[in-house]
Amino acid sequence: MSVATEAAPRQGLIGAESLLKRYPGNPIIPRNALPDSDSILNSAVVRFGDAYRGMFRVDNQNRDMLIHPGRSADGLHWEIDPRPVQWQCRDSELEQIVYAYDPRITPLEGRYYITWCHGYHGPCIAMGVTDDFEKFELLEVVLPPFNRNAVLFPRKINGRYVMLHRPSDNGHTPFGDIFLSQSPDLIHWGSHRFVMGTAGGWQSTKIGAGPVPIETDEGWVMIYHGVLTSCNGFVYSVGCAILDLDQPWKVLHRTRRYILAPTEPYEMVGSVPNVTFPVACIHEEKTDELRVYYGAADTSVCLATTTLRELIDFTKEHDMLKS
Ligand code: BMA
Repeated sequence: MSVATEAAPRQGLIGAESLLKRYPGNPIIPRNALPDSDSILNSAVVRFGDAYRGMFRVDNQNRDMLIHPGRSADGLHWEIDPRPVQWQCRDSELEQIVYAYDPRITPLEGRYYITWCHGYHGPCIAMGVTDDFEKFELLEVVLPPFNRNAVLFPRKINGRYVMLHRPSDNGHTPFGDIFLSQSPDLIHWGSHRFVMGTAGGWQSTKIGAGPVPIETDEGWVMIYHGVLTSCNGFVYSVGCAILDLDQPWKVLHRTRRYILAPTEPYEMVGSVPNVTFPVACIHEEKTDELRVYYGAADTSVCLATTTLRELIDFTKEHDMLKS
């Protein structure tokens, strides 16, 4: 089904309008969707047969950050499990979950791989896998502290698995560039490459990968978040870059202008003000509609749409790499 707003065909953006159009029913998941939730935010969704599944970041009223599975028939109305995901751990050393947040889900070779920021002597990257969103296996801590915002590409590239991530520090990191690592087996990661760093304006403090990159004839479309530091703290906006298909650490195009920024009350007011944090997208091949799921103000889950064509055209039109 299409969730597009009734926008007229785009003929250049006017005034404060951004490329991504917000779903009028935002937020689609309010902070109190579970009896014990303080906030439900920065969550991943994926198509699953005729329906949808998701992994939701729930910060409970103890302010623990944990991941809960969820299901939906239409991608808009979600039933979230009140219990956090129960991982089966390959290594009992990893059984105790200190915290887990900001999951991404990548469909890969018929399975669903989940990456997230994992508390293990500091924030690092863990990876798990599921076939059915009923049983979940925690595979490994794949990148050591300090790291956040990891997402796998949906296929091997040149015979190797590829993952974007963002090395960081132990706090509210005041820096951050996007790196890429490669692996023969999803567990051991190396051949690290720099993808891109901070730039001006809305992306001047740090940047981090968002949803699973989308493969197109023109390259991998990578939606990401960019952060600026204002006199009142961080402001999280959304941008887009297009990466080379065979060497995805090479950036072909990158938006100078954001495609979404916190301008609505539910994005400007909440647990952390001024945050739009993209985590997942669903591409509807028939209509070309692209639905982007994002966390708003570290409080709720929201939705915005465009088409993949418009996103690529916008990224090329507002390309900061163009001389
Ligand atoms: C980051 C993470 C995100 C969050 C963002 C803004 O460090 O905690 O989950 O959305 O800060 O608070």
